[in-house]
Amino acid sequence: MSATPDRATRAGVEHARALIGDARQVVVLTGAGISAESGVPTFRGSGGLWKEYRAEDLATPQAFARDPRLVWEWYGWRRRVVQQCLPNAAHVALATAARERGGVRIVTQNVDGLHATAATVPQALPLELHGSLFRSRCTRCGGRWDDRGEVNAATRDTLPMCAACGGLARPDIVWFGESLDEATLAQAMQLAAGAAVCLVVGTSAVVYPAAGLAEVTRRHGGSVIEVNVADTPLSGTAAVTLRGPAAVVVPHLLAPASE
Ligand code: BV8
Ligand code: ZN
Repeated sequence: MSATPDRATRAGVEHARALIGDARQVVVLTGAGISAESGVPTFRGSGGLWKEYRAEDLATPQAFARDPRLVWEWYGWRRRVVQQCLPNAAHVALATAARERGGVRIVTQNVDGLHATAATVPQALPLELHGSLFRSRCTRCGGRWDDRGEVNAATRDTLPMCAACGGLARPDIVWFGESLDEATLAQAMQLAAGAAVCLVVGTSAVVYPAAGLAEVTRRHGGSVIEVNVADTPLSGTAAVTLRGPAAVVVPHLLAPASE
């Protein structure tokens, strides 16, 4: 979408703004695409994370058991990349909407922490379905701790360790084949079921159970609004699909009526 939306998109934006304006509860589901304009590589897009690395090679418990050094080297690299990135206008617009109008909750698949960085009030803090790059947990005692440190993946002995029991640490991230945190998932499902609008931003909508949240809103009589630069499996059933970069489209969607 150019800075000045074309007619079709303008109609789409107006329709979406009306749906959001009338909604008491709005759940926002985001994926890597919302952070693309902040410089965070997406998974499947061009230059995507998975292009160089196969998901099953790095983001699975089997991969970590096989070669924890390689997996930590990858997460250390992602941590460094993300630490150079700032929330963009889409993160900020969502955080502002969550602060200024009640009933807007953010649910993200992203582990980059940019929604949390943009949040200025507790209700703008996202539900992080898949964990965070900046938290680690112990593979022995299960302890968790905030961890923004540099990862030294030179050898297995230099990898992050648990200060409490000396056990090997792992990123506190949900890997493929691992279940999501039950309480977090239950809360996300509840938000999706109670929302009149599910605003889906920048996700390829192929990873479950996250991708199923939009369907939960639709099944409960709500509307799905999709913002993406390309088609996804959700495009066909969304009430409104807006093709454009998140940092341009989302602020338009959430701008106060006067603007
Ligand atoms: C589980 C953390 C119980 C890791 C991640 C049902 C059907 C089929 C398969 C399954 C199923 N249920 C379970 C599965 C298996 C699996 C799954 O879904 N596999 C997929 C691949 C088919 N799910 C699981 O394993 C889940 N666990 O179900 O446990 C269980 C256990 C065993 C067996 C059965 C059940 C755990 C899933 C979580 C895995 N962890 N992340 C890490 O980050 O390192 S998932 C990871 O990939 C992300 O978090 C995210 O969820 C997903 C990537 O998707 P996106 O974020 O959408 O990114 P992507 O690059 O793909 O797309 C970007 C989009 O943005 C594109 O559409 C692009 O067009 C758009 N875009 C780009 N730029 C912009 C933009 N849009 C707007 N503006 C822009 N500027
Ligand atoms: Zn421990």
